[in-house]
This record gives sequence, structure tokens and C-alpha cells, in this order.
Amino acid sequence: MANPFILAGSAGSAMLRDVAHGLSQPQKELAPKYFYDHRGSELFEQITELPEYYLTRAERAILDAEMPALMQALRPATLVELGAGSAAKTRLILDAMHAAGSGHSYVPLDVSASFLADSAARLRAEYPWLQVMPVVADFTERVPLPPAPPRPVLMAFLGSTIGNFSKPEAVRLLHRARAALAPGDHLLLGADLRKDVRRLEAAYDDSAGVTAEFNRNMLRVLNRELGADFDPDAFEHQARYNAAEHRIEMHLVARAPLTVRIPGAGVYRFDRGESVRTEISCKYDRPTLDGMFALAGLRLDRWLTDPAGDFALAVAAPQPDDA
Ligand code: SAH
Ligand code: AVI
Repeated sequence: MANPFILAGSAGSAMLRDVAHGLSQPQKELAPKYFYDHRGSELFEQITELPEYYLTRAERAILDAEMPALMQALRPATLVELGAGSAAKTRLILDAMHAAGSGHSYVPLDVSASFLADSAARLRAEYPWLQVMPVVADFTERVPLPPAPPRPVLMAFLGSTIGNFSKPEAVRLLHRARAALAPGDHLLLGADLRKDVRRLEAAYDDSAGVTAEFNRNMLRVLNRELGADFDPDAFEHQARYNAAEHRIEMHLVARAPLTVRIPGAGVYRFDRGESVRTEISCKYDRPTLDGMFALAGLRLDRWLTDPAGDFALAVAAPQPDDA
């Protein structure tokens, strides 16, 4: 399957416009979806195994404890997963669906096309009973489901990927997810919770330097896809907690004054110490998520956390249009 960022025509120029717009802001910024070429997806998988990155382990613990009962209760016929990646934790949901005898359709959706194809092939080999229908799409633009999927649908959005979006963007995304749901369907949303700043910053600035490599990978993606001339080594990785906004912000900080050329998008100057923000990672509490669900036409049904209270899985149902 083609790399999603080898784009022809209008999609390629959309990336160019998007990057040019982000680099023209007073605080330069780039969209986190550009981390995820095949290498970026592999680096993210390495991050999930780091001692500092507690998120994946905490979410896995909740899935492990709660999925058997939840799948008995919801009995989904189709599991749709936004930003599925390697679908490593998804196996806990699929196992519970199988044990409950509820369904056998799985629709993993991701922007990282070749990585998604590999994940789908592995799942087909491991789960002969499962119908795997991968979809390459940018969920900030659309959530295309196969026509008439067996219902009820459970739409999973794990890993706290929702946190990589500002509140208005996240509400828009939840609203789009809600539009794809019918009565009886549910959303299963993974969300990282607020905690000690030192733990948060360590999770995004690990001692082995994997997160720094993941961060710089975005510049390699832009060099390859847009012919830009970023020198990744000229930028330092930085992760800091913005307490007012309850979010980690990842930046790449220029070590010295420098200029970057992007054919068709212009020339961008960085002063020494000037940064481009590559990601936000919002941290939540229950009232905040409750409010976001309400704005998106969803109702919080169940709130599941790990024993330490580090991470939450929220189960939400679509509200009727007139509610
Ligand atoms: N769900 C997995 C992976 C999380 S990493 C887990 O919990 O471990 C975030 C995933 O979302 C990556 O696989 C990335 O390719 C995908 N992703 C990021 N932005 C996306 C977008 N705009 N549209 C579709 N997928 C996206
Ligand atoms: C995918 N996303 C939820 C991860 C996060 O924690 O925000 C991406 C990541 N960035 C740095 N480390 C992991």
C-alpha cells in the first residue's frame, strides 16, 4: 500500500498549504499527523514500551480488567478504531468480543497506510474468524465507514490521541464520530488524566531519546514529501507542561539561527531558540470530558480507570438529535 504522504494533486498541495500556514504563525506549528510515516509509527510503538510512558500500560490494564464485562453488555457486531496504529491493545477488545460471541468485523482507520496494511495482515493471520477492513483516512477530515456495517458498532479511539487536538478540534472530531454512530452504538474513548508535572514531562522526554527521535522524524517526513531542507540535528527536542491549558507541548527548538526552504511554500527563518510546536497532548478530568461529550452530542455512560487513576476509558452513547 502506498505511503499516505506520497500525495499527488490536490492532497499534496493541501499538505503544502497546511505546512506553509503553520510555519507562518507567530508560534510556528505543524500538525501531529505528519509524525506518522512508517518510521514514525514504529517510533511511536517504541515509545509505548518506555518506562516513562505510563499511558499505554495504564490503558492496557483497564482494557484487561473491563473488556470482558463491557463486551457482554454492549455486544458490538463491528469494532471501528480511529488511529489504530499497531492495534496491539485492540486485541484485548477483539478477544472479549469473540468470547461474548458478539461480532467479527473490524475496521481499523489510520493515516499511516503501510503500517496499517502490516497491522491488518498480522491481525488476519492471528484472528482467522475476524473480517478486517482497513481504511486509510485522515479522521480530521472524514470518518468513512464501509457501507452498512453490522450493528451495533463500537467505535474505539484509544491511546489519548484525542488529546493531540485543541478543545474545539476535539469536539469537532467527536461530533464527526457521533455522526457515524446510530442508536445502540457506542464510543470507547481513551483519555490521559491530569497528574504530577514531573511524571508528565518525563513521559514526553524519555532518557533513551526515543521521543526526541519521534519528534525530529516529522522534519524528515517534510523533507521527503515536500522537498524541504530541514536539518533535523539543528533542532532540539523539548517537552513542557502548560499548566494553564492542562497539556504537554512538544517543540523542536532551533539551536542556532537558520533558514528552511520549502519548494512552492517559501522560505522560513528561525531565530536561535525559536521553536516549532509539533504536538499538544491534553490531559483531562471527568468534568472536562463530560462537557466535551455534551457539545458533541454524546452522553457519558461509563467511566473506567486504572487503580492509580492515571488514565480513563470513557464509554459514551450518541444522544438523539433533539436531546
Ligand atoms: N491507537 C494506538 C496508536 C496511537 S498513535 C494506541 O493507542 O497505541 C496515534 C495513531 O493515530 C497513529 O497510528 C497515527 O498514524 C494515527 N493518526 C494520527 N493522526 C491521524 C489522523 N489525522 N487521521 C487518521 N489517523 C491518524
Ligand atoms: C498518539 N498520542 C496520543 C501520543 C501522546 O501521548 O500524545 C503521541 C506521543 N507524543 C509523544 N509521545 C507520544
